[in-house]
Amino acid sequence: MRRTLSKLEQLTQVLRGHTTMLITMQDNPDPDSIASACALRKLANTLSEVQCSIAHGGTVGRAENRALVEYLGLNLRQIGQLDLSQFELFAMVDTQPGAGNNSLPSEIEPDIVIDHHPCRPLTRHCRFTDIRSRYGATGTILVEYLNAAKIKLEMSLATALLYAIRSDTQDLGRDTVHADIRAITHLYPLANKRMLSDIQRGKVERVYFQMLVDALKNARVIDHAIVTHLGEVENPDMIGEVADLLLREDSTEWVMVCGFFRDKMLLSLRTSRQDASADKVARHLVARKGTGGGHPSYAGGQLSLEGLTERQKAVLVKKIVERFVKKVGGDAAKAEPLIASKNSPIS
Ligand SMILES: [Mn+2]
Repeated sequence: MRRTLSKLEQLTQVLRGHTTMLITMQDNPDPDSIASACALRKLANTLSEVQCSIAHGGTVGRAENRALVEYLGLNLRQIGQLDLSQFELFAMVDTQPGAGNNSLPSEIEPDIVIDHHPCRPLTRHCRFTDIRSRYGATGTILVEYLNAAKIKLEMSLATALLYAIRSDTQDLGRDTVHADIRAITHLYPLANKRMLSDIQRGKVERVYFQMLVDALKNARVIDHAIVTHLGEVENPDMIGEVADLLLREDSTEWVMVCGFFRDKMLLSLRTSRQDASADKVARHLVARKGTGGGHPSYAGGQLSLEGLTERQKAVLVKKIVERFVKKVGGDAAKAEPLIASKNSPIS
C-alpha cells in the first residue's frame, strides 16, 4: 500500500495541468485491458479532471468481452482513426511500448505505463511506470490505486474489475499473488453478480461453432502437447479461447494455437506445468521474427505475414510448430489427431 500511495502521488503529478489523455489497450483487448483502461480513466477524471479516450488497434472479438464493453457503455476508439495530436497525455495499460500487441505509433512515448507483464526495455524511458509482473492482473494494480485515492467504485467498474482479475487468473487459479485475492475480496460485494454471469454467457454467432469444430478437427496431439491452427480468423480472441479449452484435455501439459488475423500470425500458448515459463517459450518461438511474451502459464506472440505468399505462410506455421514441439520435449513423428471423426447419430 505504501508503494501505491507514493506512486499515486507521482501519477497525480503527471496528470496535473492536463486536460486530455489517450489510454491505449492491447489491440484485441481482454477483460483485464478493458477494465484497467476504465479504472485509469476514473482515476484521471477524479484526481485531475483529465478527459480520457480509450483506444486499441484490433477488434473486440470474444463474446464475453463484447458483452463487457456493452455493459460498460464504452465508446472504444480505433487508434488508426484518431488525430493523436489532440491528446496531451498518453497512457498504456496491460501492455507496453514495443510489446507488439498494441498500436500506439512507436514515435509516441507514453507518459504512463501500468502493466503486469515483465518490464520491457522501452518502458524504462517512460515518465510514469508501474510494472508488477508477479500480479495476476493489471486490474489489481488499479484497484490499489483507486483504494489509495479513496475513490468510491460504481457498480459497473467494480464488476468489470472483478471480471478482469477473475479471468486473467482463471478464478485465482493461475499466476496469482495475495494482492489479487485482496482486490477480489474488496470488489466482490460491490459488483453486480447477475451481470457478471450474463457477461460470461455472452451470445455467440453461428460461425463460432464452425471455428470451434475446425479447431478441434485440426488439433494434433504430440506426447503431452496439443497443437492446432485456425487458419484465417475473424475473431483473434478465438485463438486464446481454443487454447484454454484444449488445456483441459486430461493428459495435456502444453497447448499452442495459431491463426492468421489481418497481416499477422498470432499464437497462444498455455501450460499446466508449474515449473514452466510459457512467456519464455513464446519469445523463443518468435525469436527474430516477431514479438512474444506473457506470463508463466499463458502467453502469446505475433509475427508479421506482410508480403508472404500462401506457401510461405504455411512454411512459417510449420516452422513455429516444429520449434514448439522441440521446445516442450515432444516427438513430432508421434503426432495424432485429437479427435477421430464419426458420423452423427442424429442425421
Ligand atoms: Mn492482464
